[in-house]
Amino acid sequence: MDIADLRDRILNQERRALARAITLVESAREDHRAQAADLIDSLRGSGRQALRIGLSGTPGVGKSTFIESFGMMLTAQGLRVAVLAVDPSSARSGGSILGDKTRMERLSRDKNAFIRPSPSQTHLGGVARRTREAVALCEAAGFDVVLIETVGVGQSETVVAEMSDLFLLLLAPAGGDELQGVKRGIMEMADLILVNKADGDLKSAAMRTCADYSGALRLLRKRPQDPEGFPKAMTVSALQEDGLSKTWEEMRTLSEWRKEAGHWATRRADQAQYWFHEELRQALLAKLQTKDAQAVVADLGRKVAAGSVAPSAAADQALAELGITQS
Ligand SMILES: Nc1nc2c(ncn2[C@@H]2O[C@H](COP(=O)(O)OP(=O)(O)OP(=O)(O)O)[C@@H](O)[C@H]2O)c(=O)[nH]1
Ligand SMILES: [Mg+2]
Repeated sequence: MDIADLRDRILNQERRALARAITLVESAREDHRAQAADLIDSLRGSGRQALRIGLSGTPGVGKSTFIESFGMMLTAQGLRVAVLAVDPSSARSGGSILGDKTRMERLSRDKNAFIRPSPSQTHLGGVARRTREAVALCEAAGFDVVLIETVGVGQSETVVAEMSDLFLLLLAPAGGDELQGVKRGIMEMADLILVNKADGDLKSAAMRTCADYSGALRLLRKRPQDPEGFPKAMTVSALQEDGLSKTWEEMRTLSEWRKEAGHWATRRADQAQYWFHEELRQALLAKLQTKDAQAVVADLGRKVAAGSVAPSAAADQALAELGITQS
């Protein structure tokens, strides 16, 4: 594959080139990995920057409906919108691929939109890297907004939040007055909480839920990257396309404030470091999984069990034998 040519065509905003490049970054083949790394590196200086929006929510809350309505609103304003997904369990029943293709029918036909479903990779580390690189590719290809969707099941929110400039949490109206068991850590990541389905019979429940979450957000400790009034909870109806332009307005207010206050650049720099540490951790873990490494570990493990070597000394010795440290 001609990487220089692919790069030029991505910079030229050719969607087929973008699709091919994403296929390349998804590949686990070693020669593909090397080419993907070259490509990503050669695009780093493009100087293009998208607004990266992470979006999380439990199954059925309306993520696909929201992305379609919200995306259509943005493309109608002349913005180019890319949609990516982090799906931690590709074995999830029904799968997001078919579901999203049918649910985002209008957006997938829009020439200013690019939708790429999650690849069928099982471990989150692989999906995270692929999505991060796909975000970089979409950015280089001149997209103004990159939406990164994930279904809310724990770890994947962190992955998405760590590659987004803004993080949205989509919630459904709650029956009664209970908060929906949203984990504190996830609440703390959110810049905007959107209570969806605020229409018809659900409207008053949605407004109550929104008030509950506004209260809960006020109790969280203040984050330096927020101006007055953020994070914020609001109601929307993805189905009736209600509250979407207000949502966009809030997102722009927040991102512009962060840019001016210097938080935007700091956050991206912190994220780059976060991913460096993650990659390093993954690489070391992979090194431990090799057959030779397993043999070394098993052997030292037996010695530790027999009491002939102390655990810490055994760990030092293992690192040395694996060539990670000098013996
Ligand atoms: N009343 C109402 N229904 C909605 C709204 N948004 C989505 N729905 C409905 O909720 C159901 C689930 O919507 P999806 O957009 O597929 O939800 P999702 O979060 O993408 O679901 P998964 O992909 O399974 O995680 C569908 O029947 C939608 O029509 C809304 O604003 N109001
Ligand atoms: Mg969906």
